[in-house]
Amino acid sequence: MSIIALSGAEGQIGQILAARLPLLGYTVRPGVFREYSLPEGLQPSAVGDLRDAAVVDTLLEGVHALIHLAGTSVERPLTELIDNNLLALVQIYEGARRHGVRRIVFASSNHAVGMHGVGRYLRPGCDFRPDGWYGLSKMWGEGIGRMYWDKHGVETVAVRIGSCLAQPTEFRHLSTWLSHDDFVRLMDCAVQAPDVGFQVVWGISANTRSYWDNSEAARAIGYWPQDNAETYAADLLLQPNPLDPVAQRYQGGSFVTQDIRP
Ligand code: 15L
Repeated sequence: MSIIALSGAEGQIGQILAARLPLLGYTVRPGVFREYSLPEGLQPSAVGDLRDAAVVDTLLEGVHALIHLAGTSVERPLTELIDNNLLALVQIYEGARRHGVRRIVFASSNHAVGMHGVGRYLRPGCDFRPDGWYGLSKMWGEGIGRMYWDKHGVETVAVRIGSCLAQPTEFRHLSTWLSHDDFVRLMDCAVQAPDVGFQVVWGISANTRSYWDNSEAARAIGYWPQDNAETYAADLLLQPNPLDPVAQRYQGGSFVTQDIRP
């Protein structure tokens, strides 16, 4: 698995992979929504809206796997999420079937389970408890991954990403942080692990205060995180928690208290 399509290559976390996967020996075929200047040497392979099957065909032609980061990544009105996170994902999975793409690494999110309380320590098989339309769209995305493995033999690793940041900046991140280095390690493992079928894994570093139990899922794909948000705890604990008291009670943090009408 060395030729990888990367959708959403222009996004905040897409740019990290666009720059670093080639250093691991991958040939990266970036997909972007509109023309964008990518890290040196990388030209977009596909430009446009992934609801368009022709754009998907250009992106997936000749690749072994797709890392799918494109889509809406925050809480937004339902109609936007249906377009970007549901309808586009159908085109992606149909494109994977057409082109014989073996695996999709799907950027899911902790917000699919964000209404669980912060006192819970969750395994990947926990109940979905989406904290908004965005979380609901990720729950649906995991569902389509499950279905395309069971029904059509397209593999999926659904990575429930926590807070992928250069460093944690607030109290919640002591539990949810995914360092950039661990993010690259995790995506590499998600692409290379043999015979995953359909798997869910938490996208987090080795945080002492993690909300999520990655002991089995991460090991199953060979992911050993190296960073721990606790390194930053002394500084962060001196700062006021920016979340309001309700948001502090739930794993999804500020998403829980957003109330966008459909
Ligand atoms: C996400 O899913 C978002 O895409 C990102 O912007 C962060 O809000 C992150 O979750 C988080 O929970 O910190």
